[in-house]
Amino acid sequence: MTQMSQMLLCIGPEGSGKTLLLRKLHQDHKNVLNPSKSRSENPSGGAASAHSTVPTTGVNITTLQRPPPEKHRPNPEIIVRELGGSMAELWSSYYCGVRKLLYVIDAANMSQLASATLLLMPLLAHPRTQKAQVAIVLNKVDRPLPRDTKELLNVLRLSDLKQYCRQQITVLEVSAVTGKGLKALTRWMWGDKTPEKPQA
Ligand SMILES: Nc1nc2c(ncn2[C@@H]2O[C@H](COP(=O)(O)OP(=O)(O)OP(=O)(O)O)[C@@H](O)[C@H]2O)c(=O)[nH]1
Ligand SMILES: [Mg+2]
Repeated sequence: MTQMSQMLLCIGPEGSGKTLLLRKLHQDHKNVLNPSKSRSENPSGGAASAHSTVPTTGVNITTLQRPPPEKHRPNPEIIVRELGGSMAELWSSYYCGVRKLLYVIDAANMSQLASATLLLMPLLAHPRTQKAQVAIVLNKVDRPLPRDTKELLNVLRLSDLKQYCRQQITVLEVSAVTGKGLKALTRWMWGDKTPEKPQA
């Protein structure tokens, strides 16, 4: 890894949308780096097949690059390791040195929220994640949500968790299908400070 790259971890219960989210982020970054090429390569951006995925059984690596701040410098990059939900008992073996962590939850799946909470608690209590910044990503907000976000966060017991854990926690609502919230997520991942421009 170079000085210009940082490593992120992306975890969350099975089927919460990690793979699709990272695929979408990867495509968005490619579009920024090379707009004309990306347009010709992706004529069918909204096709149903674009949303099909297979469960991740191991580790999925996605590299996101953005243009360098100065010409002739290498592209800064973020390397994201996605760990499949089916290997939750092994997640902790990847916590060493983690500085940013995405915890992706299916906000439309009420029955998964309890297990999402049970997996989140040991993650926040783990000694190796104490210095990490954590984004709780409520994904699939394009679908009808069984409860509003505030209630979802109550079920996750987020205010309790925030009291007892040391990590800086950010909550983001996104949809990997429609792209909603992905700009804010991207800004969080890169640590961009400037406020998001209002959309025209
Ligand atoms: N409606 C909707 N469906 C989504 C969204 N994100 C993912 N999906 C669908 O959810 C299913 C599971 O998505 P994945 O990305 O494979 O989930 P995952 O978290 O990577 O799952 P594991 O690798 O098994 O842990 C797929 O059918 C996706 O198309 C979203 O934002 N909205
Ligand atoms: Mg996956």
